[in-house]
Amino acid sequence: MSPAPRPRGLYLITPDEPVTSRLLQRVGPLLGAGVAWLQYRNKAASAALRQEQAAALQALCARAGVPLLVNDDAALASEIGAAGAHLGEDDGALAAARALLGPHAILGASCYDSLQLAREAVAAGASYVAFGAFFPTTTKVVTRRATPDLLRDAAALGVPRVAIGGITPENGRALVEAGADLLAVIGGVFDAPDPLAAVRAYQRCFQATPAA
Ligand code: TZP
Ligand code: MG
Repeated sequence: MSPAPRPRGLYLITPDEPVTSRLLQRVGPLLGAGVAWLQYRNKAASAALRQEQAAALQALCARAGVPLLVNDDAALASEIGAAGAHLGEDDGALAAARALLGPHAILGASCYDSLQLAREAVAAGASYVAFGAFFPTTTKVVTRRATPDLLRDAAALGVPRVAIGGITPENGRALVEAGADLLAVIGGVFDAPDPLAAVRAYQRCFQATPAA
């Protein structure tokens, strides 16, 4: 069996949307427009709403052929048959999540500003590492800032590198040039006046820089 292709492109993350039908309306039209992966994230939802929304998004993503990852919660990812989970330092052990999800699941780890955390995450079973925040963001209170050099240094880990935090179509290209395989974005798409156009604009970060 040939290995899965290395992911590349926009890693879209959902906003805190309390109404499930509206969440689907906001996300659905974007999936076919250039979303490599979707992450379900809702920091304001109850457990029951998270279950409902994750399951609804899993059905949407399955139809669109887009892998869905669940933020914070490997058990929920497993329960709804998602492609994987994304865990931060407070979300339980990566090794336990790997054991629960199985060897083929996508398992991501927030590594903030730390190459050492990224090394440990890969050793514990993470299949990609995420760094950030790269730029100021209003979506989350962040205390740790990542730099493009971290993306360059993390190449040695041999797993996809995700960049997050305040990424726009304008500042994203430099991160791709520093080695980001995926740009993880919330506000730059969902707060944009035209989210579909924003998705397409992020895709251009991954196209070769035109000759001057
Ligand atoms: N982790 C670090 S920054 C951030 C998260 C979840 C927020 C990303 O959102 P935005 O709106 O793309 O800056
Ligand atoms: Mg988390």
